[in-house]
Amino acid sequence: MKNNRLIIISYRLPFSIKTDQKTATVQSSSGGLVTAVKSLDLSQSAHKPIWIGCADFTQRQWEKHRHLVDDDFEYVPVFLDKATQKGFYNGFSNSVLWPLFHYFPSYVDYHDEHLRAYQAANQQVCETVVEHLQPNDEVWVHDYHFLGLPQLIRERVPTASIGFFLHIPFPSNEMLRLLPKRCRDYLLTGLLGANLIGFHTNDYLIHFLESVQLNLGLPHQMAKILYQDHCVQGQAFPIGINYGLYHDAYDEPDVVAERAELHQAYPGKIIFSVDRLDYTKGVMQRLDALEAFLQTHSEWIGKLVFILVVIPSRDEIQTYWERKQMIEQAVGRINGKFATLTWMPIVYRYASLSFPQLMGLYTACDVALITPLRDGMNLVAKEFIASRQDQQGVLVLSELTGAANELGQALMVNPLDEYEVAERLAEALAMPPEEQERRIAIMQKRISTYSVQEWAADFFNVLQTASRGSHQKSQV
Ligand code: GDG
Repeated sequence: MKNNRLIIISYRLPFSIKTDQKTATVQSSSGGLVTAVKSLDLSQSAHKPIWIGCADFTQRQWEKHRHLVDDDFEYVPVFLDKATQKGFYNGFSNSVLWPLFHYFPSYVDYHDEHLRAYQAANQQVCETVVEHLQPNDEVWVHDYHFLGLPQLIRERVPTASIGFFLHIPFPSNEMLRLLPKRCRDYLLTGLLGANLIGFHTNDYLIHFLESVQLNLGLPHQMAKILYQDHCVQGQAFPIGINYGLYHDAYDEPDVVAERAELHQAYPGKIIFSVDRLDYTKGVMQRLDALEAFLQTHSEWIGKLVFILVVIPSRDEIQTYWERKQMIEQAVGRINGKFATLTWMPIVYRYASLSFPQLMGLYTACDVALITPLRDGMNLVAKEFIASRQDQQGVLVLSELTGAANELGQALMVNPLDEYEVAERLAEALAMPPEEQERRIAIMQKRISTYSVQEWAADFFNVLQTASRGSHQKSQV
């Protein structure tokens, strides 16, 4: 990784440019992938890495204001036309792949023209990659927006070293087979253009290998598949976080100030959650569980607060803004049902948080209630654990997250079972400090030894070996 140049491809660049008549501002974007790539330690790298992604600003804005953007990477925005962008992103990526890969088949809204837009966008991004690609570069394609891209690059540059990482679950073939055959074949063969395909967990890897076998008739040996004339390797790489960043923030003055303000405003127990607005995150079910908890544990009425932060996301898609309305109605209803004249159970905020605000909440809360219905990994759970220098606080975690594999000392729940969540919540609120410390210490030890830097280094080491041996068929 140190000597070879890195080319990263993701849907989003880590910033967007906003202009009004007088000023231009660069806003950084949040989200799991951006957090991860931004945390990579590239200080030793001999060449500046390139980051290719789709622009959510115009070419004119870019030419005028690119000097405002950091120079950690050479950023290369791809400008898609409006129709392609809509069909590719809102259409196929977020109304087919996202719901299907998270086991929400009834939310899938499949249209052939959206698949065509997805293929066109993958093709256009491929052209940009090929324009920049030099011998010895390592290409790292990220996530479900670009499942077709590895094979498109492979066709143009057969010797390229291409890694792919999927940030969301890879589902059972029972989900994939709901797609038209031409569509799933495109997706699977698209991926097989890579030398290395990474997943968060072994379960996702197994699902992928099974799908390749069942749909394309290609067997694997030890997760290696022979495709055309190269060998493709699959492997699980559970993504980590920048542990030091979250652990060391505890004593930063603005984090201390945020924490003090929260403790002053809410002297009782604090339960906290933060998620992007997304049906996969299980916010509605979490609210049902809180209601069940307040009903069955009325001794807590007036003595705690649930701070529910929802980060705006994809709200131009119907299922997303409908979800926002449902959440707001449920918050209003539960507050109306349990509030006293001087107290309300839920504090709701629909907005992004600054880093100190997020850290203030992580470090002030007594319980982090993280209950997605499906989640590839879930970085919030790991960040919460890392942030607790005081080794206090309890993680209540959905067993349907990738993170559940590594965070076994959390109180594990099935997010659909509101009574179980309510009981675990009661257990969390009553947990003695020594037990909280014991559990957090074990989880901190685990996640500090496999941070995002180790994750990336691991991926690149395997990619380099896989690419070198890729054309030796005897490997399979
Ligand atoms: C995808 C997969 C997988 C969020 N809001 C704010 C903010 N964030 C940061 C969090 C965390 C990240 O965004 C969210 O990561 P998650 O992993 O929880 O979720 P997704 O965005 O769905 O990420 C997921 C991940 O990719 C990585 O592979 O774990 O399963 O779905 O880092 O801290 N940060 C700040 N303000 C916010 O308002 N500062």
